[in-house]
Order: sequence, then structure tokens, then C-alpha cells
Amino acid sequence: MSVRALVLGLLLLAVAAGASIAESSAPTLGGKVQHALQLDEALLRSLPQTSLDITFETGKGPVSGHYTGVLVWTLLQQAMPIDEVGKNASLRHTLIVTGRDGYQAAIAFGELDPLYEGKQAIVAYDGGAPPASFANLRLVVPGDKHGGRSVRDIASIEVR
Ligand SMILES: Nc1nc2c(c(=O)[nH]1)N[C@H]1C(S)=C(S)[C@@H](COP(=O)(O)O)O[C@H]1N2
Ligand SMILES: [Mo]
Repeated sequence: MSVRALVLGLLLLAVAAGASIAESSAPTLGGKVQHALQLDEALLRSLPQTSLDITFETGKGPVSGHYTGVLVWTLLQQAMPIDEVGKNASLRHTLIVTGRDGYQAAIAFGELDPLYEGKQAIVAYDGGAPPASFANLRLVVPGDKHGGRSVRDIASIEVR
């Protein structure tokens, strides 16, 4: 094998490895669900869009933004949480949202369920600053006074 062919082969391998890392790095919605989801662009674009104008406090003062994304409730309906046995067992679920930096915040199923608070929390793929994107998803929780649960750069959502 010529040196040139060897170099070309190694390059192709590196590109393939890079592509598969990029593919597998879509955030996941998993845990106690029947169908774990990859929160990639194809899935998020296929679901109904919700937009929200919100303002929250931060350590650096108030921040306002117009965010667009998919209701967390819609994602949960796709994933289908697995309930334990017992009265109103769905209300035992919480969602732990984790950022790529390890930052975490929880939401309760009862906050999102339309039979209870019906909060329009979204996983945003557009809006805000730095802008949310399909590569940098952000949890947006309307009604929160502080931005603490506005987890940016989501790595995973775990249903417990
Ligand atoms: N991934 C991640 N998300 C996060 C944080 C963080 O440290 N890491 N901080 C939170 C806090 S405390 C606030 S007030 C808001 C601030 O949002 P901003 O930094 O995008 O303005 O982000 C929230 N989301
Ligand atoms: Mo904060």
C-alpha cells in the first residue's frame, strides 16, 4: 500500500468516527419510558412548535427572550412514561434535565400534565442569547421568576 493510500484511508476513518460521534451526541430523553427519544433535529421538527416570550432573573439582571421549541409534554407523550402500580402513579414522575456542563434541574410530571398545572415548558431549539439551536437545546419554564431551571445546552432528560 502506498503512503498516499494509507493517509487517505486514515483520513476516511477519522471522518467516519467524527460523524458517528456527532450522530450519537444528540440529547436523549430516557429513563422510565417505553420509547427513549433522540432529541435530534428530525424529531423536533416533526413535532408541533410552541413559542414563548419569557423574562427571568439571572445573576446579571433580567433576561428576556422569544423562544421556539417543542412542549416537554409532547415529548413525554412520544416517550410514554412507565408508571408504577398505584393511585395516580403518573404523578410520581419527575424529569431531571442535565446540561452538558453537568448542571441539573427537575420538573414534576404534575407541573406539565394538562390535568394539573399544564405548564407550557418547552425544549427550545431557537431564540434567546446565546441562541438556542438544534445543537444547543434549552429548557424554558414559563412562570419561573429566576432562570435557574432554564437549563442550557441540554445533554439529557431523564424520566424518573
Ligand atoms: N447548562 C447550564 N444551564 C444553566 C446554568 C448553568 O450553569 N448551566 N445556569 C442557570 C442559571 S442559574 C440561570 S440564572 C440561567 C441564566 O441564563 P443565561 O446564562 O443563558 O443568561 O441559566 C441557567 N441554566
Ligand atoms: Mo441564576
